[in-house]
Amino acid sequence: MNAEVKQFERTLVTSALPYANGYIHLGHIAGAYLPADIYVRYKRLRGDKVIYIGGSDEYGVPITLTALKEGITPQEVIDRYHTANAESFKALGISYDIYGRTSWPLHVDTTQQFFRKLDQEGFIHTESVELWYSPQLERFLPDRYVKGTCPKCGYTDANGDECEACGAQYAAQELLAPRANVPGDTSSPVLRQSRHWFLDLPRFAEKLKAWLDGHPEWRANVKGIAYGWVNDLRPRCITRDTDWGVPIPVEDEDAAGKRIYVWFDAPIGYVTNTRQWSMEVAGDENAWKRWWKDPGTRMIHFIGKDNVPFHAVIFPAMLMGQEDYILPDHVVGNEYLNIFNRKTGQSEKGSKSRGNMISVRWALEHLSVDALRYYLCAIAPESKDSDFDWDEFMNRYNGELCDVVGNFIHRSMTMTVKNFDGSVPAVGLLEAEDVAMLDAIAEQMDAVADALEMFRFRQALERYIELGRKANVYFDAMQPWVTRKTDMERTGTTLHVCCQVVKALCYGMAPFLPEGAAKLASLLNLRLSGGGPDGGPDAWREALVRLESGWKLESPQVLFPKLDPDRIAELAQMHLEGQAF
Ligand code: B3M
Ligand code: ZN
Repeated sequence: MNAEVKQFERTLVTSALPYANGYIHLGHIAGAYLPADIYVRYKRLRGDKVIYIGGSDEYGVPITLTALKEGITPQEVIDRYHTANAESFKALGISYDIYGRTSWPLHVDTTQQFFRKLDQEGFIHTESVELWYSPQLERFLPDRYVKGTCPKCGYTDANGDECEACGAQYAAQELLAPRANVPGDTSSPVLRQSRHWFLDLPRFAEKLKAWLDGHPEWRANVKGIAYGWVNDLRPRCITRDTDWGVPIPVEDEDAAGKRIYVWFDAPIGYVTNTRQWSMEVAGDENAWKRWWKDPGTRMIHFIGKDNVPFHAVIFPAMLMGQEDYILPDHVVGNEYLNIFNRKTGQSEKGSKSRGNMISVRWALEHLSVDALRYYLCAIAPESKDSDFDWDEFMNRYNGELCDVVGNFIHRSMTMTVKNFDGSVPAVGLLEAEDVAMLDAIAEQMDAVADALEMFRFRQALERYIELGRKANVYFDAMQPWVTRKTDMERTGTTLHVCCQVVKALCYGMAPFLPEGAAKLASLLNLRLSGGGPDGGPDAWREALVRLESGWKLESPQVLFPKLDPDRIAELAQMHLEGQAF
């Protein structure tokens, strides 16, 4: 059965814009990036019109604090990490149509347009608030510039506005025992008045509720967080005391020394990057409007759990306050990828201070793109947290991808090329087993597609591997290596069927493992093309069209080399020693 999906003309997919203040790591990938990329690659294969928008988040306290701590300018911070992360994504095959930057001048324009429209409609007001101020630095200490004790749980390393330990959000003056989180500042912060701009979220409450009610299909974790917020909306401060951000587009002397809050401008970055794509890639500066303003567009956000309030409540409210923007149709929120520590036998949160994170750039120095993508999809933290574990990584990749899919492809192609002159053999009389195998191709490919349509990436990958398992069972039952000695016609029919499975395995592999699929397609003399922003033929269905007898095949190659246990033990040791970042 196909998932019931409203018919849309085109799909706009976004992945969260990571702060350009550190290297992208595997925890990021497993949540907001790999699933989005798999989805987009699948959609392109189907010939759907789709674009995939990403980029760096380059404003806000995360950037300026990093600059302060590393003794460089914010511009140097974002240039370094934007470039590095864009390269990491590319190397891992994350196939953005554009990877933009919120520091682009165009972004000032988009953000200010959003602000002005909300202001004109009366959704923005100012309030005087008490904020922590450093007498020594003579400046306000927004967000993470101040640390202290959480008023809710007593955690002593809580941020100025939220607690990482218990998730509480609070007003600055509620923070207990405040201290400046700035190297060299030894003064005690004091409270001072500052006038700021606020977005009137409560005025969107009814509309937001009605919209959420229209999406019962969303994951429970996302709905839970979103309803929690919508049922308790307060005006939200959308400016900060800083000089690093988009200027506030108002004539007001209090706006000097203040900028728009990063969480206001960051999601607007999706719009900016689509505008930039229109000019740079599509060659039509108005193309972005189709993607953001035509109700025929289905917008899907892929994010980590901590970003749910911004994508499922605040940004939608900001969109509702514009004239004619669409709203997201799905917000795919993911849980966290933790790290299994083999020394302690415990699962732990990935964190910079623990030094237990694995950066993409380090991982790709030592491991193949497909091995990483396979494992990260197999353990994607969809509905609950999962663990990165080196042993499991090796065992699943070796035992599933190599032994099941790789092995089937290899033995089928080897026997075919050797015994049938490098081409797909003629088909003779089909036995029940042959018919069942051919039927299983369509069934499994449908099951993969259904799971992908429902954003169940782990399940989709399992259904894919299942096709490989069924194929191995078939191969073992038909024993072509035995029949070869007595009955070439029977052997040819078996291998003819096997070649059809290999073809489907190639198409089915493409969303998950682009490198393996490209290699296999060239061995099969197939072109794995599909759509893009303008759509194209449905190549996924093409997978079920049989290769004709006589179709030329190349000699097989190993698609997925096995991981060596000693090597994995070495990498795990480096990771344990904090060298994997
Ligand atoms: N930069 C938070 C993060 O990197 C934030 C996401 C913005 S998405 C518009 O997790
Ligand atoms: Zn707390």
